[in-house]
Amino acid sequence: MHRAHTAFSLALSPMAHKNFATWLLNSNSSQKLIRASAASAVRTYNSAAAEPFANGSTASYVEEMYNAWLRDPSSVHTSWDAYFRSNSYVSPPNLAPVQANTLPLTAFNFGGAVSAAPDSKTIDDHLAVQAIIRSYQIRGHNIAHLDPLEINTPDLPGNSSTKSIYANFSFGEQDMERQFKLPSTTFIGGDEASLPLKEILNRLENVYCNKIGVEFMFINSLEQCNWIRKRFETPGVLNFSPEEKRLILARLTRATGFEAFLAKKYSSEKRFGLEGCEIMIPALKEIIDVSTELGVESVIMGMPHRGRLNTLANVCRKPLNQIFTQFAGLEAADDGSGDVKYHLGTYIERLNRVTNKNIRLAVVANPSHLEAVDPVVQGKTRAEQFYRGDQEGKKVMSILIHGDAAFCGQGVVYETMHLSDLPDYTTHGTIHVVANNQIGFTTDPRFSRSSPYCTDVARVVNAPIFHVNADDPEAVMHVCKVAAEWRATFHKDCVIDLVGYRRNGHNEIDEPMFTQPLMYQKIRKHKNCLDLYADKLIAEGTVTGEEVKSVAAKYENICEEAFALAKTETHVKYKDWLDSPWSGFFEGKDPLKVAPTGVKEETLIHIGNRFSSPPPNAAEFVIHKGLMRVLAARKTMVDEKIADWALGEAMAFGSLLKEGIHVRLSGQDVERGTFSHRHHVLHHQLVDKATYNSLQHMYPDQAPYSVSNSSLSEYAVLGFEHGYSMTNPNALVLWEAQFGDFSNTAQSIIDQFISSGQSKWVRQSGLVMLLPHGMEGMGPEHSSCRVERFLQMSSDDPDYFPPESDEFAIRQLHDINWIVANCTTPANLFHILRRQIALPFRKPLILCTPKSLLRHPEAKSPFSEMSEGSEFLRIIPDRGPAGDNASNVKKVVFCTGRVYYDLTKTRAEKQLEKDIAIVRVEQVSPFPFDLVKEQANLYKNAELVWAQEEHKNQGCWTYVQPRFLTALNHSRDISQSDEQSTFSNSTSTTTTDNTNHESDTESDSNSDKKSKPWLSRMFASDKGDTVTTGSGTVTGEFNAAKHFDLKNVRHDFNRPAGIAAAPGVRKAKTGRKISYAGRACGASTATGSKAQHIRELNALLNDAIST
Ligand SMILES: Cc1ncc(C[n+]2csc(CCOP(=O)(O)OP(=O)(O)O)c2C)c(N)n1
Ligand SMILES: [Mg+2]
Repeated sequence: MHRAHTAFSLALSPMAHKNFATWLLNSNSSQKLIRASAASAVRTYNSAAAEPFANGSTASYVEEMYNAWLRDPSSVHTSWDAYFRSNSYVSPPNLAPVQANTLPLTAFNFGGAVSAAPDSKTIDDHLAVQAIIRSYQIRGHNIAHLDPLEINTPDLPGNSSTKSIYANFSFGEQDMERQFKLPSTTFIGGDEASLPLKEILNRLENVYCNKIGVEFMFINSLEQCNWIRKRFETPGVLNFSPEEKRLILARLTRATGFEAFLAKKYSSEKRFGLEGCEIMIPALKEIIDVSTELGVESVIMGMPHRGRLNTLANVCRKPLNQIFTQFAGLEAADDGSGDVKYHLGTYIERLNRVTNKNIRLAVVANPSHLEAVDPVVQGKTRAEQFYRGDQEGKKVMSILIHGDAAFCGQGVVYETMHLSDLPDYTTHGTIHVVANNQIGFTTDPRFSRSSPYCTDVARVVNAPIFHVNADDPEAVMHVCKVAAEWRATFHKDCVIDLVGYRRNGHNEIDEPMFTQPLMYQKIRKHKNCLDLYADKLIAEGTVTGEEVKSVAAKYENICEEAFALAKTETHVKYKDWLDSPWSGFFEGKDPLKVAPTGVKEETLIHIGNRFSSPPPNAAEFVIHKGLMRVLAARKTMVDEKIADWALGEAMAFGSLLKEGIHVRLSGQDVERGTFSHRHHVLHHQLVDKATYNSLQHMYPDQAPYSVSNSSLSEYAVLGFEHGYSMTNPNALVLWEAQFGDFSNTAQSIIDQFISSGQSKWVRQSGLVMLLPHGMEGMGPEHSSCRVERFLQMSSDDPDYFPPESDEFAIRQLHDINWIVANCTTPANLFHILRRQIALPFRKPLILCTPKSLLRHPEAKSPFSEMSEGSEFLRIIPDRGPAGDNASNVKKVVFCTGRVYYDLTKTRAEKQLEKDIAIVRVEQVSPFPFDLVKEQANLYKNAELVWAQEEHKNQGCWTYVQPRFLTALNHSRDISQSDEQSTFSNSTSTTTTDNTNHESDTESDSNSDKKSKPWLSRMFASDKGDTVTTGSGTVTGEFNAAKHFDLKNVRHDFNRPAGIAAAPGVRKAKTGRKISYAGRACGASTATGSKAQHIRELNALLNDAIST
């Protein structure tokens, strides 16, 4: 129940005759009520209800005065002092709710002579003044002058004028000079305890209705509300020294000058300029200055397109020539497909000149997908805090910059906000800055949101919101200072809403008059912020006109010099734009050597014993009986030296922790595990919040293990873990979906970051996605993790059989964008998880995980398969009679995942163990061409079948089919105009296609073709060109960034010159084929009815297991 409501109900109860406040403090029952509601009340308690005066109740107001008088008689007005001394005071009869701020003065007796007790008018007038103060605090922002264009006002009722704030109080002119005692909820008096009404109104007007609109009275903490009131109400807070003003002017000059310079030099290039909101640059700098002063050493920023280049240039101080080089459309000196200039990240360490402290600034690279970077930034920030032992976020902080339309429109903002206060996800306060230009592309706010402000989403986490007119630099700086102090004090989020405008179209080539004619007529006439501020400072004598000009000229010179330097560059380097460098990680490593993943048997036994034991103080720690059985079963397995799924996973985690590798597992209900198999956190059955996590206590000097149930979000949490994984390569970071298909709500993290991050931004990540997958008759959902979608984004070429060598597997891993696997044994799970760290580079791992196999009696592995000398098996060959006598085998069924166990069962039932071999493809991507070929050769006379339980248009079939053909037929006609698969959606600079493998053999002088080798290849035969065929060997090299340079990798393009074939037609010249056994194509991931599911499964098993 809402706290205010509780109070009201109590008032009507038999207790109501009691003094409510005293009752609340003294009564046993109320103490119980407070305690009982403590947990929930933390989040529902409302400051408005917390303040005695909040509901306008005379009773509680008088009571507050009385209590204050009891403490210190001089703290109240003399009239109150006299009144209480007269013993006339009796407790109020009840707390009947009165509508806030609407008490008519006429409801009380006017004009009674002042005697020992104040007359009711005095009380009423004081109440009214309090109500007015409160009204300003709550609603002042509604009528503040926030919009530089004066077009938009928040869509709130009664916001037309100041009068609306105190319309219901009938003070006249004659009251204006009357002195009123100021309540404890305001700081407008400074040192003065009372002020004339006129002055009270003036001050409130200035504080709350001028260029700053503070929205904070919804916050649940009285302390926090008071803190904010003090920061804005205290007289003189907006006074800036001449030095401070000059600094603001200089920063604004740079911000404005930068955009002007780009506009001059690259007039036809998109840059998503900041014009109309240039103040964002000094604003960010102020936040960073104040935060640095308060102890922050590292700031991680996430931001969209708008003003990004300006931020890199003037906040991060990225060398201007590097920025300008991005406009030149140069070829990249390193690998990758690149990205447009307003998406790239950066990382800078530099001295903050204002605070004289070293600071690290990172802007995280982000895709077009607005706000997708938010959780990534939070994850990266959290990780940095973790590795620095910065448990309160005093050293590392994040700043998120948003567009107004995106901030309210994108759901991930809300999801990210909800991580802000969770123990394992908090970054201890983020400062959100909204570059609110009052438009989103061509859409006005009234069509893009249903809330009055674009910032309302922040209210859900009780973040104060500071709206400010972007044309008032000093107001903006004050707000930024308060925001930085707020974060440092309370370690909670807050929002700065910079209300400006957008001087140009959405980008510089867009025509805004098509859609916002009146707004743009106004903008055309509107002076820019720099000019307005310069005029102001000149007028007040802080600077001269000459100074203003010379600061601007100086910056233009700096830009010109950098521009000249940029012209001398011949290449861009993507690694200059890396946001998370891993210093030292690649150095001295053989990029083609993977460390062994097997561990000593004694390690397995040690981990197994710990994992199956109750806490050391087991006698006091009451464990659920069911869990005692789980532990006992684990112990039996350890004694027998076998592992089930949970044990295999724990062995992987435990052994990595032993080696100093931090492990973090996050996702919905991961602590227990959705399928109740994991149980990493044991809960004391009698003591609240007493838990035991054995993986945290494996070895005294182990690395930290963290397992955390997340909020019910995929998008934000997956993004968060991705960000976490970017920070340190020596950590195993895993995100588990509740069921695999739920990962599709995080699709843009998967598409835009995980699958393509390395290609676009040279950023590696070893993140593991655990996706429960398997058709078990549970209906269309909860069945498939849609592995086909991940496979479709895998970048290995279906037609390219890489050269066979000892390094085949590692080279494949090196060259691919991510790994997709579906393991069928705990041992293989163990190895593939450990391999994530054993690799000399990092690749994301998409791992289909089982459900029923978690308890399947056959899905167990002996310790010998995890101990030294064992390794991950990309393919598990048939180990039975068929495998032993391969030449007699009639059919080889290739499969992946849990269907293997159904297939073997059916084979046994049909007594076909000698006739049919079943081979498990455990690592689906990169495709094990070499091992498939080997298996096919082993069973020379057998028919080859791919069996899968997913529908034909789903599962792995569409991915494996062409690759099987490549593995089976070494020479084939390639009639498609393929190029090397690329794992970002498209190359994004105008010249990056040149980095592809055939660019160096390009002979056509046509520039379009030159930039697109695939185009040349397609038309080669028409023009009689010959395309150089590849040697089939990899002659690439490792570049400075330790990335294998694909430029020199030759493909096996064996197309005879002059033969043109229709694109998309593939013809196997010779060799064997593979056929399909499984469900037909389907629209949903699985059939809804269990009976139908079983029928279909039986059909496919019969189809696959038949000779
Ligand atoms: C998820 C997503 N949807 C759509 C777009 C296309 N888009 C790019 S900018 C933009 C308008 C953004 O408006 P706002 O957030 O106010 O930022 P502004 O451009 O005004 O700075 C849109 C719709 C996108 N980039 N991302
Ligand atoms: Mg906008």
